[in-house]
Formats: sequence, structure tokens, C-alpha cells
Amino acid sequence: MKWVFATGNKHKVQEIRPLLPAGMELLSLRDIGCDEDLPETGSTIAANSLEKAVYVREKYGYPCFAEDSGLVVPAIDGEPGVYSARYAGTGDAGDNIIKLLARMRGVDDRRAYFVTVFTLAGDGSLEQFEGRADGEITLIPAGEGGFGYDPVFRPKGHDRTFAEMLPDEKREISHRSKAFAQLLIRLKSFENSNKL
Ligand code: ITT
Repeated sequence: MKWVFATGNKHKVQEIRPLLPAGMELLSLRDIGCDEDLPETGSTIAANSLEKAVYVREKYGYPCFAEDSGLVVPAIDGEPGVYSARYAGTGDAGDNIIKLLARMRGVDDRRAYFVTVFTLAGDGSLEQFEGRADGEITLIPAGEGGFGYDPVFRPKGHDRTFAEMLPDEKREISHRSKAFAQLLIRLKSFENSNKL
């Protein structure tokens, strides 16, 4: 069975693909002829996740899943939160990091978490799955791997940022993997019921 992962973010696909069991295939938006930016008009991560999945399901007619994710820093009122991708207004990850570090100058409580919400839009059903990774914002960026805010996010219990980790190390503990593990259970149950 082929599922559409409704995202324009190649890093999200790279993180998820190795978690797929043998025989399960992902289609990209390009594979189904979608080259538009998906709408994200909600005021929460869960609402945007739902909006993207429903949009693709209804407009393109494929069962699909989408995810919305973000970094939340409670000490600065939950910023960047739902605005994580466009925090600095340029869409550039480096600019977002510069803005975040400037905003956190003098802030002692550097606790933060990443959150991902997947929405599965199957045939007539809508379900959501959430994953979270706790950690803290570093004083300066470190590492070349990953994407987005990874150079300034050090997960709890670790001494390196996500960007300093190998892809598999991040995959072990990330918000996205935790949410995807729950989604995968549902995808497998769809596959099994299709075989009956
Ligand atoms: P799609 O909507 O097409 O899926 P997007 O990049 O616009 O792609 P989001 O709206 O969900 O995705 O924004 C997520 C942003 O949150 C992302 O651009 C990063 O800035 C940040 N982010 C999410 N997960 C992250 C991770 O694992 N590591 C670093 N930054 C992350």
C-alpha cells in the first residue's frame, strides 16, 4: 500500500523513510502532481497538521498523512511555536536561529521542546499522533547535521545538539520518530485490514 506523505520539507521525509517497514512505500507531493505550498492558517500545530492532511486528501483524492512541528520555548511565551518555520520572516533557518538566540539573551530558563503532530487522513477517518522531545536551547549553535533549529537544541540527557548527532541518533529520540511510531501502528492496521 502506498501512502502520501504530504510535506514539502525534504528533511522530514529523510527522517521518516528509514523507519518504514519493508514493503511500505511513500509517495511525495510531487508524485501525485502537487507542487503548491500547503495551507497552514491555523493557530496551533495540531490545527495546521490537520489542515494540510485534509487539503491533500480532498483536493488530490489520496489517503495521506501530514505533519506540523515546531520548537516551543516556555520562557519566551512558547515562541517560536506554530511560527517556527517563518519565525524571522525570511523562511531561512539561520535567520530563525539568530532571532531565537537574540530573544533569549539574558534568559536563564532555556528549557525547550520540539513537538510534532501527524494527522492521518485515511478513507473517511482522521486521527492525530503527537510526539515530543525535551531539551534546552544552547548559547551558541553547534553542528552541521539535521535542519531547522537542530544546531541550538540539546536534547535532555545528552551533551550534543541534534545537529551534532548522526541521523540515526536523532531518529532514536526525536519528537518526529515518537509521533511516527504511533502513526505506523495505524498504518500497519490499515494494511492488514486491506489484505483480508
Ligand atoms: P511542510 O509544512 O511542507 O511539512 P515546513 O517546513 O513548512 O514543511 P512546518 O510548517 O511543520 O514544516 O514547520 C516546521 C518548522 O519547525 C521547521 O521548518 C523547523 O524550523 C522547525 N522544526 C520542526 N522539526 C524540527 C526538527 O526536527 N529539527 C529542527 N527544527 C525543526
